[in-house]
Amino acid sequence: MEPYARLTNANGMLTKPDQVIMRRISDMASWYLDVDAARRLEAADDPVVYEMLEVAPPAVAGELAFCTTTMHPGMVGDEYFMTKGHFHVDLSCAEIYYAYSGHGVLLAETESGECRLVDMPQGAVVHVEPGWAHRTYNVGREPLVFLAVYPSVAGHDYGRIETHGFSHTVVRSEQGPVLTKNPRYAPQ
Ligand code: PAN
Ligand code: ZN
Repeated sequence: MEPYARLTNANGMLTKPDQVIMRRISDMASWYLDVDAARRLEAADDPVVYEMLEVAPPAVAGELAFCTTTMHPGMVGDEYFMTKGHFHVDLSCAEIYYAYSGHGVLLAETESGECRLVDMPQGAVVHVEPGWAHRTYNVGREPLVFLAVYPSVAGHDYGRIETHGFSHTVVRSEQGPVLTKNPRYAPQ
């Protein structure tokens, strides 16, 4: 029997997604620290930051959805290309990430602003705990590809991140990727 889907070596994408979402700089220019730098990229060629390919069974208790994310390498000022980030609508839902190729970091944060940075080199398995918002950065020079598995009832709440932001973000330093405060963070 053929597998339901296959991660292809060429780009790490699932072969039979139900849904494909592509996010460009223009979809989240105002989410970066240096909005002017993001707008310049948008005006130049509006690069794709990441693509999500999701296999989503019906949203019923016990069912699992999964998704590959392919993040392109790039910077907006000193900040690495990042995903929007979200809380799960159902805060009781956890998630597992598996880093298939490239090098990422995961920023995780609670509603009260407690913040953690988790390294995600190739082969890493990361547990996103229930109730933690999560966002990924590509901190390498190659595409970052990771698989996410989560309850199909989880849901994605982007609105709270758009309104409040994360308390910190991830920027380049001589020591590598480091956390820095987000001056626009509005505590919940
Ligand atoms: C992941 C994310 C994916 C893209 O599959 O949805 O990496 O990030 P955003 O959804 O924040 O744009 C996941 O965490 N699913 O629950
Ligand atoms: Zn998630």
